[in-house]
Amino acid sequence: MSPANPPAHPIQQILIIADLHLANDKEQKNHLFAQFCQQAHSADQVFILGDLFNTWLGDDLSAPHYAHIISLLKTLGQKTQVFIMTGNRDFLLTPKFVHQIGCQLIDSPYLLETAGQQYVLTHGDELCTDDTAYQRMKSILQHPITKAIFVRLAKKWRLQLSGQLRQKSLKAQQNKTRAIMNVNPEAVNQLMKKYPNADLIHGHTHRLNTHIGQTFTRYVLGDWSQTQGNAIEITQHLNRLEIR
Ligand SMILES: [Mn+2]
Repeated sequence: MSPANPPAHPIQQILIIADLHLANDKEQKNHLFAQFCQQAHSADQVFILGDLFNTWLGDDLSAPHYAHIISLLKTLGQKTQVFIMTGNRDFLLTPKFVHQIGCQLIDSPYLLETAGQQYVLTHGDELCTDDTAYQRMKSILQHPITKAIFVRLAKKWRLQLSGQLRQKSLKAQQNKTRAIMNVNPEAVNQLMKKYPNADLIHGHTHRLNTHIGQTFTRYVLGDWSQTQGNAIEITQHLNRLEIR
């Protein structure tokens, strides 16, 4: 016997994470991610909203470095649709490589429609418009020409350059206020005007919170520590999950 009022579409389980900043020396966190993947096998879709990897210096250089994580993604991708968005740390991931491991690279913003609700998904750094120095740097580093030149450099040069850039960025952050490194409300409103019926889900700022506004809700994912992660689960409703 079928139920009296079967749902028009089967309920999907969607999991969303961001800002894991995985690295080889963060073993506990890698283990936490492995645990998450186990859990995620039963989900229909998984969205990773940027900075899964702490650094990505080209597929040829970084894929062997992250072999364990890549194998976890491959296994997960066999059961679940895995969508990956790049962040400011792993923007050199290519669609070709992500496709090869059975996942799919998606552009930002991405409009997700599920259970009668729309969500705009984005990493979130493009909303931090008060940080003009960062935005200027991003437009240079993530320019297609810069990227094409960088990935053709010898591996040792790429490692050296990225180390120097990281030092510079850490130094610059010391002189910035917390407010400057947060999203700009006007930039958020501009984005959401294009999606009048949607809520927003983003990461990047590492400030896990839910901001209920008049016309939309802004869900901020947190980053992952060595011992604790977080995710958003959407089924019929949106829930927060703790990964530990
Ligand atoms: Mn980021």
